Formats: sequence, structure tokens, C-alpha cells
Amino acid sequence: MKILVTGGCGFIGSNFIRLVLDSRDWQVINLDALTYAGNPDNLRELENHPGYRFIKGRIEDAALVESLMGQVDSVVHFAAESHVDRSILGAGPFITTNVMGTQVLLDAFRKVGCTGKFVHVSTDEVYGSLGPSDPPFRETDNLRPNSPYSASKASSDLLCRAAWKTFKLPVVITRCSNNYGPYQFPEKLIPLMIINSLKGKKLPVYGDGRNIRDWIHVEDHCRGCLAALEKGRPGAVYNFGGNCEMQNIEIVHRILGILGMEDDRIEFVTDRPGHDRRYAMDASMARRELGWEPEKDFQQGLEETVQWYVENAWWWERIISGEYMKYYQQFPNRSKT
Ligand code: NAD
Ligand code: TDX
Repeated sequence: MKILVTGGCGFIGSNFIRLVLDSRDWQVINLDALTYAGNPDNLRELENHPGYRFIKGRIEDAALVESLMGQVDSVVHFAAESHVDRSILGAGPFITTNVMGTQVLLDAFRKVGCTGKFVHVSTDEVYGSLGPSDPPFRETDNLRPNSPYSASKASSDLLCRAAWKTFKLPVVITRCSNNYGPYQFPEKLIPLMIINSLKGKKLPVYGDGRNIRDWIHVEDHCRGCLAALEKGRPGAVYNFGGNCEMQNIEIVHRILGILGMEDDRIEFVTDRPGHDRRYAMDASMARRELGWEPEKDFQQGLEETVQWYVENAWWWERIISGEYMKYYQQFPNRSKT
């Protein structure tokens, strides 16, 4: 099998490519624009792998995308602007990449006549926010996104649905809860709290810290994406979750506990506007149809993740210093337009 992975230099995409090349005898083309969140350091050890090719370019570049689609069977689409706080500061790049870019990929998949599947990697945030006693989200729930980020992801989900309904494009949509693990960009809660702790900085907790997320290890999510590609029913949506609902403040306490540090650096700061209160996922359909289940125990996964950031300070120090951006420059831009 030959697959095009979009956004493979990001957090989840890089973990996914590592999983595929470790476990399958496939060819992978990774199309990534290397935005601030894309870091070729994430896949350094695979740069010379015979099954791997990296192309620096944007998913909105129709000519480039068509030329790459012509070389693959299937697509696993991770590329996105992914950070809620950035979408509140400015929605433009979210619309360009998440909405328009997804449509370019769908059009190219159809035009070229790819014979495999189009896996669209989406998020629990498209469903909106739950009250304290609401049941977890199901695939049939209405989409009620609350941030520009989640609205752009919901839009891309609807474009994928339309491609399935109108053209019978074999699209499979996955919606996963909050990921954690190695190579997560330090703007997100868990890596930010670990790195700030290690650097002796304050730990900014939004609002009252009691917002709830359902945490899943990135490797469990990646196994789900692979199962969706291999076994997913075209036109289906699959929820993935970690069965691990936890308040943000509890996460911060656990990180400090693992590091053997005091709580005195926690600082409650102004809340995120429109901050979703609670997410929880019902993943029974993925269990039934894909035979998928999250495996990693949260406390164990968190300890391993903290350990990874402690041992790989070079990785995040190059991000904080901006050094990783210089490494970008060796890659030529492959625009066809
Ligand atoms: P990330 O921000 O770490 O990585 C995104 C990658 O996409 C980067 O490598 C970036 O360079 C690339 N990219 C951005 N715009 C691009 C463009 N126009 N063309 C080509 N490449 C581009 O994101 P992530 O956390 O790895 O998330 C990956 C996907 O999974 C996203 O679609 C996100 O919505 C979804 N998701 C994330 C989570 C989570 O907890 N992180 C949970 C559920 C779903
Ligand atoms: O400094 C912080 N302090 C804080 O209290 C940050 C960065 C976050 N938070 C809170 C906000 C959220 O309630 O922690 C929670 C998690 O925040 P993020 O790591 O920004 O994730 P979230 O907004 O939940 O979105 C994530 O999960 C779903 C990913 O960023 C999305 O890409 C994914 O779709």
C-alpha cells in the first residue's frame, strides 16, 4: 500500500508515520507545510528510511496535491491548524488550511481516482461542550462547535460527508479526544505544564481549572487511525476516546507529583473565551466495528511522557529558542503553482 499522510511533521502525524513504518511494509509520502507546529526533528530517525518520502508543501496547493495523489492508494489527513487559543486570536489560517485545504484534498482524490480510502482525522471538539451529567458524545450527535478551531474542523467534517454522499468518495472520519505523548508542541496543556515546571516558570491554569477533557495516549489514537484506514466503513464516523475524563487542575497536580515539585507555581489566569467545559467520548462503535480499544493506562502514560520531556530537553529547547525553524530551511518548497 502507498499512502499520503498530510501533516506528518506534527505531533500526531509523526507518531502515526512511525507506527506505520514500524508495523507495515508500506510506502509513505508525508506532505507538510512546516508551519510553526511542523517539526522535521519529529521524524529525524526516519529521514533515510526507504519507505518514507517528505514533501514540503501546502495542502491547498491543488497541483502539488494532485501530483502526489497520483502516486498513492489512500490518504490519512492530519494537517490542520490545531490550537484553540490561536484560532481565537485569528481564524484566517484555520479556514485556509482546515476548510479549504481539506476540500482541495477531496477534489484531488476524486480527480485522480485514488482506489483506497480517505481518512479524515477530526476531533471531539466538533460536538461542542457537555454538562456535568450528560452522556458522552456519540457519532450521531449534532455538531455544535464553539471555537473558530472547532468550527473549522466541523466544516471540514461536513465537506467530507458531502464528498461521500455526493460522489461516494470512500471517506472515513475519525473524531478523537485530547491526545498526549511525545513530540507534542509545547503550546498544549500537558507539554506546556511539564516544560514550565522544568524551567521553574509559572503554570497558567485557565479559569477555575475544573474543565474536563478525556485524555488518550497518542499511540492509541494512531492505532485507531490505522484501524480506520484498514477496516473503516466508507461513509462512517468513528469516535475515539481514552475513557479518562479528568479536570485540568488534576492533570497539573499529577505532573507536579511525578516531578516531585510543589504546587506553589500554579497560577489561575483569565479563562479562555468560550471555553468548553467538558468533553467525553462514547467509542463503542470503534470497539465494535474496528476492534479498537485504548490500551495505555493514563498515569503510566503520563509518567512516560514526563520522562520523555525530561530526557529530550534538546527537542523542546530547539523549539523554544527557534533553532528548529532554521532546520526547515534546508527543505525546498515543492509548490507546483
Ligand atoms: P499539530 O499542530 O501538532 O500538527 C499539524 C501539522 O500540520 C504540522 O506539522 C503542520 O506543519 C501541518 N500543516 C498545517 N497547515 C498545513 C497546510 N496548510 N499544509 C500542509 N501541512 C500543514 O497537530 P496535531 O495535534 O498533531 O493534530 C493533528 C490532527 O489531529 C489535526 O487535524 C487535529 O485537528 C486532530 N486532532 C488533534 C487532537 C489533539 O489532541 N492534538 C485530538 C483530536 C484530533
Ligand atoms: O496554558 C493552558 N492552560 C490551561 O488551563 C493551556 C494551553 C490550556 N489550558 C486548558 C484549556 C483546556 O481546557 O487545558 C485544556 C486543554 O487545552 P489544550 O491543550 O489547548 O487542548 P484543547 O483546547 O482541549 O484542544 C485539544 O484537544 C482537541 C487540541 O489542541 C485540539 O487540536 C484537539 O482537537
